[in-house]
Amino acid sequence: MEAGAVTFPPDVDVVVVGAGFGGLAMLYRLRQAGFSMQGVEAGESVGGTWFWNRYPGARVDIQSVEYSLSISKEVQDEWTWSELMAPQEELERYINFVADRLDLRRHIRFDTKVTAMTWAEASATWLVETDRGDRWRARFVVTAMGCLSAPLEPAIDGLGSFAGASLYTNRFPKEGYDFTGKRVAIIGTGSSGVQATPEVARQAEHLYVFQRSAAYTMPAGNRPWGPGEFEALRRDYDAIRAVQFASPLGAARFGAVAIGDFRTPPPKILETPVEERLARLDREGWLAATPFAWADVAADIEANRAAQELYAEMIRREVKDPQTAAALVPHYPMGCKRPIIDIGYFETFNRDNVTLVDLRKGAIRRITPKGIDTEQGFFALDVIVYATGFDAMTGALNRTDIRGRGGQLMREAWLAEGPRTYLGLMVAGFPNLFTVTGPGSPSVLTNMVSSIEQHSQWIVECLEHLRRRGLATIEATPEAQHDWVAHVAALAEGGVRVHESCTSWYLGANVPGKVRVYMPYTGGLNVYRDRCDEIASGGYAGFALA
Ligand code: N01
Repeated sequence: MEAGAVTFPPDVDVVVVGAGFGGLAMLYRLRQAGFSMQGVEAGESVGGTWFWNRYPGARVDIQSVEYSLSISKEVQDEWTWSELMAPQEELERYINFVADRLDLRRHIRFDTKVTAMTWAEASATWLVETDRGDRWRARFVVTAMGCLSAPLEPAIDGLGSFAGASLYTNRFPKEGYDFTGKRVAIIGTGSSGVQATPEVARQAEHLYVFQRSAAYTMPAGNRPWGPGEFEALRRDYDAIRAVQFASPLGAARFGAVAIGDFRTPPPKILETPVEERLARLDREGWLAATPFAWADVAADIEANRAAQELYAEMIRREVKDPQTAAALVPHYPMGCKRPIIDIGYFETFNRDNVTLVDLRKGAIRRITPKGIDTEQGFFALDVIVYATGFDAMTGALNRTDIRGRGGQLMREAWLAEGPRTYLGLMVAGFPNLFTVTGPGSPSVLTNMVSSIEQHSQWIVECLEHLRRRGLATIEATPEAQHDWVAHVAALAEGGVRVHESCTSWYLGANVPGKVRVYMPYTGGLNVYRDRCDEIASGGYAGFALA
């Protein structure tokens, strides 16, 4: 059917794509505000990230009291977290609890993937089509498809030829997998590979960790609550949320590290004598070898190299075999990629049944039916676990046929210069389509739940504004979008995050052919929230309303 020919009244006010934290927060707020809605979710249940990434060791890196929804007092009061940072199973249970407690499941069509969304000019509606043949007409679409939800299959010859089990961390089997007695390879040492390594090592007959780039990781400091500790925190929830939402990270802590402790600028590493740097390492451990501990490490590449030295020293203290310890030291700037926290990663390399395969000494040639052939020899295997990451931030949107005004595809609009949005919330030429935690917003640099709550609130208030005024459409203007993209780029300019040696997924550098653009907004969630609120209260400056 010709999309432009649709002239009927819409089926629903809003289609919400995705039923992770973002989709659920949206549905709840939309229903409270009296909008009709249809949710769609590719998985068989709610959870998003925590539905798909069920590999052994999967765990959040923000403390659960903050990595949880504040939008419903009932949910907040009734749920009990068992540890500082919840494992995947508990997060999945929590999200299911949220869906049930808020009665959201009935709004969602599960096991259904949105394949196309097409703007119909004549009726000012979106036609949303799915792989199950649904065709909804909606006045608005909200994508809550996740920033790390489009899995990447590595470009390795013979990938499909392996006769053993091939597993992906980001699509791990629901029933789990028993590695007992197996020769296992994990390819990839980002957050997923680092978290899975100690768990798989405990079961496998032998584990080979295939490392292309070493990881900056430090101990998570996770633990179960002490007696009465969680209850005391829960009683103090108002204060916790106030601090959380006022912070740049959308959380008062990253892992066990309290960000507030670093408000007064720490010393500069380049102005600190080497003996004092090492003395700090003795006193403070891993933390002294991170950008948190030094004022100049994130900004100055020389300072960064000095911190890398401290990091290498920490690894030498943990890992007994000197060759393995040396191979575990990263060769790229600290802080350019997402920091990782782990439970027993480096100690794992002291086990007799674990071998680090440093691909810098010889790359993978191909995968064969019996294992992995590399320039440094052949590894016979029963299982290969791919922890090879995602087409981040734009992957889920670009894998869907989203056609805006004039039939323009969003992925084509973003082809030459990378993603272009206004506030990470809307895209010029794509009216009435909101992107929860879209590129150009703080999203992945923050506690995702805080960013999701901020976006869902802003979007619903925007829809209420349109309804009050009897307006049918809202769209980012090309000028406002241009200025925002320039602002986001200027904020990220300089510093190690965009250094030429940095190959992070924030820059799209892990996807062959992807334009190198620093995608998230680096100015902090608190500053960003104020800007969004200011724009809304100023009559939605930079948006065309009609
Ligand atoms: O993915 P990644 P991830 N041959 O892209 C390697 C979040 N997360 O799933 O760096 C060999 O970080 C690749 O090597 P290189 C978090 O935001 C959070 O681990 O490209 N190796 C890299 O080592 C995180 O940042 C949590 O040289 C290949 C790895 O695979 C994000 O998700 C837990 C290869 C991919 O690492 C993504 O993490 C998990 C090849 N052909 C995830 N291709 C927590 O909350 C790729 N690699 C704690």
